[in-house]
Amino acid sequence: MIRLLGMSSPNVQKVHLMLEEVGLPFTVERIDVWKGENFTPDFAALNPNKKVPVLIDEDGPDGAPITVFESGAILIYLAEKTGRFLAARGAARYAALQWLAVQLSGVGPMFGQYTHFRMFAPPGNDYAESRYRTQAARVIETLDARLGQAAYLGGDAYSIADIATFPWMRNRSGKWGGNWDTYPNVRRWLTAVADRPAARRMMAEMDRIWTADLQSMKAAPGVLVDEILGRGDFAAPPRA
Ligand SMILES: N[C@@H](CCC(=O)N[C@@H](CS)C(=O)NCC(=O)O)C(=O)O
Repeated sequence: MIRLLGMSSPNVQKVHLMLEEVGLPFTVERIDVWKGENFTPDFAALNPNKKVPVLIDEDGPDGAPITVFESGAILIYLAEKTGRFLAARGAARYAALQWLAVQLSGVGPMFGQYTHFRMFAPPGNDYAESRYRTQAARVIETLDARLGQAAYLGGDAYSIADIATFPWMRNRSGKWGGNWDTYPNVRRWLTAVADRPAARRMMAEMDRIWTADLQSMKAAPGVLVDEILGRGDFAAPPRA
């Protein structure tokens, strides 16, 4: 059995989508980061970076249990375990991996930082907000151009690059200097992925977990929110 430890965030959604796609039996265990459950010693023993998702596979390589953290590593692990959604060799493998890398290094961090400065930072961050909006728009333009050349990010075949990118893109419209009218190739691809039965199942389950996450977020003590958001010198109450 496979255990997915996570919440409703996009980095967890991509692993959930992959598990739905490959059809392996799995359970979902909600880690309530808004209660600090990711900072416990037990969780840190699974992921020293204290973030979700974490995947535990009782039937890992050579039949031994394995724990994998970092969503990109988990997707590669599951692809290689099942032989699905990542070519074993050749140009198609590297096409998928390079677009996976664009998601991991570009889409996730730029969208994440933009959201942070727009929603959670104190006033006076116009430069940071503008920079991350610009960076997010740039990577969306890059994806749109790619999807104008190929059906999927890795080429003709749906792959872990699409699985990683879909959850981040599905939440977004018109917030980074454009909307999907401006990015018709992204819109076509989003519709195609969202229509997959696995994506429908993932979104239904994640919408359910989102309700619980939202309630916890509203109830979270300020000191914990500061720690999760990494507010540093801007933590409340202000330092003397
Ligand atoms: N690079 C990591 C990012 C994981 C990540 O940022 N997880 C967030 C939720 S999406 C988290 O655990 N946040 C809680 C915290 O940072 O304390 C991955 O792709 O797995």
